[in-house]
Amino acid sequence: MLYPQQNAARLTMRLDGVWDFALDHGSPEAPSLDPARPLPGAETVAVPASFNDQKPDRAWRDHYGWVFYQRRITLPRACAGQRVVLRFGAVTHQARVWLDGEPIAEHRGGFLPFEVEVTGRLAPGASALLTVAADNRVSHSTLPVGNEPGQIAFFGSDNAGIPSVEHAKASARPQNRPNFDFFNYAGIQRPVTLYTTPAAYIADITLVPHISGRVEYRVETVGDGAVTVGILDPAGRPVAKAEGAAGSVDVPHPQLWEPWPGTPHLYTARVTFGEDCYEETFGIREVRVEGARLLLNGRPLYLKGFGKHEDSPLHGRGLDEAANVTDLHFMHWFGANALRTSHYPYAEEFYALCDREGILVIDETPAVGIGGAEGDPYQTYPLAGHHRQVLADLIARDKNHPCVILWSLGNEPDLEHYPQSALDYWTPLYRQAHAQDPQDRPVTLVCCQNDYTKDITTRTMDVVCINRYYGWYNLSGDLDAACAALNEELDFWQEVGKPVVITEYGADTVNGLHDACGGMFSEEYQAEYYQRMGEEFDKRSFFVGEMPWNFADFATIQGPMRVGGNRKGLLTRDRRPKLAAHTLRRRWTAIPNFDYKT
Ligand code: GCB
Repeated sequence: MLYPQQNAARLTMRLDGVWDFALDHGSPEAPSLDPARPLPGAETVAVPASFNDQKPDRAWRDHYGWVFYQRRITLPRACAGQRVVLRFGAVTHQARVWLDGEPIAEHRGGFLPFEVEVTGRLAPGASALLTVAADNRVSHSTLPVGNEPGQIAFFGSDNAGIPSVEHAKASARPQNRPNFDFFNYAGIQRPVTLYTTPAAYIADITLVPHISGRVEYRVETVGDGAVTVGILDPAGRPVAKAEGAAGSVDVPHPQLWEPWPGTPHLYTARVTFGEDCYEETFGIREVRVEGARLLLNGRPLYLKGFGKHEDSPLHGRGLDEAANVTDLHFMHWFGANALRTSHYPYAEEFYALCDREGILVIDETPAVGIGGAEGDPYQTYPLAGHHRQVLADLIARDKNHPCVILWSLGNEPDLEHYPQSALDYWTPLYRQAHAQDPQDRPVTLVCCQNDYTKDITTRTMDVVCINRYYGWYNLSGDLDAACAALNEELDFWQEVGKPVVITEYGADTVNGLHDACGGMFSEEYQAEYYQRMGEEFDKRSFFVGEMPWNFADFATIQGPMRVGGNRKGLLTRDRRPKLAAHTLRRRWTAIPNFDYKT
């Protein structure tokens, strides 16, 4: 799916700004507000951003169900004769869209774009009332996963069995009980764009570059016309060209895309089709797994980076370009080269930045929290169809980004209690990712700390990604024991013979809390923890990456395990380094991208 682009043939109009807003108090199944009329008692809300933190009011923060957004839009007369499309970067988690009260689009899933053609519905020179409803409910049938009424939320404490507690739970107000550890931010969280294309247009571009310099391409078009493809080198000079909707071009002396502090050289494919044109940037690089090594451009790669969140003050999970730019500059400061889009696809704008800044990305679906309820989650809940859809849409959206080197099918599902059922669920997704990705990148599934001997799924992935909290959630405060346990487990993975990345490990740390004995929650504990873990990782040649949890402190649901959110950040939520940030910085600036473990 192409990102909206302003160029000689296309006009893009961002509809971001301040919109009208109302919480819906009807039933979640039947919202009560009328999309054809101005919202009664409308308040103001900024778009794009999560709505939750934009008003100091629990009704906004803890709302359950639908919210409505509204504004008038006008199509300039200059757009006459053009095809017109309305596009949403992401509306979380379900969306309905009306134009002058007429339903024009519905979408399920809160982290991927959707669009609808409005040519003819919105006349050039005319204006219309645009209404968007967003539903923030999560359940065992959504991705990400939420608990049902009566069940507890992630990290909640339920004191099960005490009659008074049970009765209060049964009559509690309807609310979201996420089965994941991040605040359930919602609303119109990414840009809304009205864009034009000529009537005959370029619908999609697929690029498969090889380090030999050969670039295979395919252009999907609608209408009549002829396709040309010109390749521009990183300096913007034309270096190759071809004609036809599919084929290949050869780039002479290719400058390869390499992660920071190497140079992430970016080429451009300039595609024309009749009146239409589109410029897609790409990098020439190859990624593959060979034995227990992860290779980039044929060289053994070591990943240094973070699990992250889209999370910033005031914006919540909404696109915050300043936060994104700052975060990538901080990645360089750390000497990091990689991140995981835990636990959902991030905004498209972020991947473009990673391409440019040379940050490698493990691109994750929103499948977080599968399991945790009674029974086999794979047999009990209708998740597979939606999961297949979001995986397909994720690959379609991100397939051309050089920064994306690994697809993550999901985070920490139950793989232990129903091992065969889990394998039967994840294997088709693994195959789908390979079949659908034109670049055929490696595929992984990030596994939870569990009895790894019972998990028969993780070992089938191309890269083994493990989240481990030795020294925090278990063996708490005892780093000697934590290192011993980690080593015992690593012996197991060594036998499996695949590359292993630790995609989460960490310790909650209250900035400013110091302790001469380095007790838990102190800055000293976090610093020592990373020092000790790093020493263990260095002993294992198959260990090809370390990704502390988390880049920065982030908002979560309330619970007895969280003090104003998750404090495992190396940075505070307002991006101030904790003591351990300096420890990691020293370590990572001394570790090269390539050949660290050979
Ligand atoms: C995990 C989850 C992550 C949590 C983290 C924690 O395993 O993948 O979403 O935030 O642990 O801090 O507990």
